[in-house]
Amino acid sequence: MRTGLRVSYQTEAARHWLETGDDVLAVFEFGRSPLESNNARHVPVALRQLGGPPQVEVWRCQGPIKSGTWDLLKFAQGEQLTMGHIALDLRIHGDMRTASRKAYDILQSYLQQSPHQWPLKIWNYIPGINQGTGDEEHYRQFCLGRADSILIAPGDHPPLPAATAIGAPLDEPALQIYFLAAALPGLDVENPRQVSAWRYPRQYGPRSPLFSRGTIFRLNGSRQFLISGTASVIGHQTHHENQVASQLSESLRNVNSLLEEGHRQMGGSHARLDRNGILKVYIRHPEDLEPVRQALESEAPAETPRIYLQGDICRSNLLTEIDGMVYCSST
Ligand code: 3EB
Repeated sequence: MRTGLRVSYQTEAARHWLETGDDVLAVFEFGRSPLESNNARHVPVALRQLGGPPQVEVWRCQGPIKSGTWDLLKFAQGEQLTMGHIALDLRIHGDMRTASRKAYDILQSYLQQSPHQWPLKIWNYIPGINQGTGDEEHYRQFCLGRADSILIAPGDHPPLPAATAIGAPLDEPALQIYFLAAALPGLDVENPRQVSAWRYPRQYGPRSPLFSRGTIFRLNGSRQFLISGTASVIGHQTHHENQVASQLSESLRNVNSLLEEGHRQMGGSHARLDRNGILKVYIRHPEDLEPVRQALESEAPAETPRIYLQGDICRSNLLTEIDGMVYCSST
C-alpha cells in the first residue's frame, strides 16, 4: 500500500469521508464557498467542477489525525503531515493586498509553532483574480501582500514551497489559502524551460510571485512530487495566446520537463504520471472543456485520475493551467 499522502477523487458526499476514515486528512468540495467550512478537515472550494459526476478530493495519510484552529486558520494534523486552510472574507478583511498579507501572517505564525513547520505546497484561490488594471489587478495585489508577509532579502535564492494561484468567481467573498506541510522541507525543483517565478521581470507586477515550480518530499522511504500550477509559459512569456488546446499541450510539456529535472536531481528515482498520481486542470472558459479534455486524453496517461475545474488563470492571456501530485519510483 502507498504511504505518504494519498490523493483521490471520489463520488460519495464529503460527509461520508469525514465520518468514515480515521486516516482522512482533508476533503475538498468544489463549487462551495470556503466560508461554509463546518469542520477543520472539510475544505469547500469556490471553483466549480466541469464535466463528469460531482467528485470530492480526498487526502489520506497516516493517522491518528487531530484537528483544531489557530487564529482564523483551521488545521488537521496527521502523524507526518498537516493540512491547514484559511478563508478571509474580503468584505471584512480589507483590500486584496491587506487580506493576502494577513492570511500569510497567520499561516506563518501557525507553522512556526507546529511540529510540521515546512509548507510543501500552498494553493491560493483569489476572487476575481484578473479584476483591476495594471498593478491594481487582484493577482498583483495578492502577490504584494504575500511578499509583504514572506520577507526575503533582494537577490536571495529562497527555499520556497510549490504553489497554485487561481481565480475564484468574482462574487465569491473569500480569499482562500490552503497548504500541505511536513516536519522537513521539500526539495525545490525549478523548470529549465521557465524563468523561476521569483525572477519574473517587472512587467508582471511590482513583486514577483514567490513559489517554486515543484517540490519533492520523502516519507517512509517513498518520494512524492508536488507540481505547482503549470501553464503555457516558456521563459517568462505566455505562448499560444487564444489557443487553448496548444496551451494545454505546452503546460504538459512543462510538467514533463519539471519531472525530468526532478529525476536529474534525485538520481535513481523517477516521477511519472501513473494511476497513483492525480492531475487538476483549471479552465478559464467552461466551453473550452472539450478541447482541453481531448488534448489531455491524447497526451497524458489515461490511468491518471483528473478533475476539471472552472478557474481563471493569473494572466489574462492564459486559458488553462495544470497542477498535480505524482509518486516517484526507484527505476
Ligand atoms: C506562471 O507560470 C503561472 O503566484 O503562486 C502558477 C503557480 C502561477 C503559482 C503563484 C502563479 C502562482 O507564472 C502562474
